[in-house]
Amino acid sequence: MSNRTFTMIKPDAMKNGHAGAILDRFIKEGFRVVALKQTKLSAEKAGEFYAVHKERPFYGELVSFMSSGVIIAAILEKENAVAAFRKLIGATNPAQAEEGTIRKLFATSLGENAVHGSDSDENAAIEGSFFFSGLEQF
Ligand code: FUP
Repeated sequence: MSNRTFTMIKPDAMKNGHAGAILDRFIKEGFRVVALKQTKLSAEKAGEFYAVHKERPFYGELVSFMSSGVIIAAILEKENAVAAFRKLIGATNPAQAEEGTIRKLFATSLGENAVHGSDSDENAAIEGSFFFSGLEQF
């Protein structure tokens, strides 16, 4: 089992001023920062990142939202990182997220849900290398 996951603080959380509180939560929950950057996805890059959802009805909106503003991308490390991180962020739809989870606290809606978290070790590695070279991971 890998001990790394990949996350993005999405444009809604960035615009609403929650980036500091969310990063603080990552650290307080015991995740170590392996790599971190502020960046902005072009529509093309957002489409590539979410290519797995290409046929879904929400794909267009998702790509447009994810390229609408700056994001923070990060690789985080903790034992059993993927599962631990998904527990911390809560359900995709904030209305269904447990109390105290990041999406419950900071997400706007199902489409604008504050943070991304990888869903498998394999995707964590693919997504991390989408944003970071080996030289940017410590
Ligand atoms: P998650 O793994 O929780 O990020 O959720 P998914 O990979 O299923 O979905 C990726 C993103 O697509 C979500 F963060 C928000 C968006 N989405 C919608 O807008 N509508 C949906 O019905 C499902 C997902």
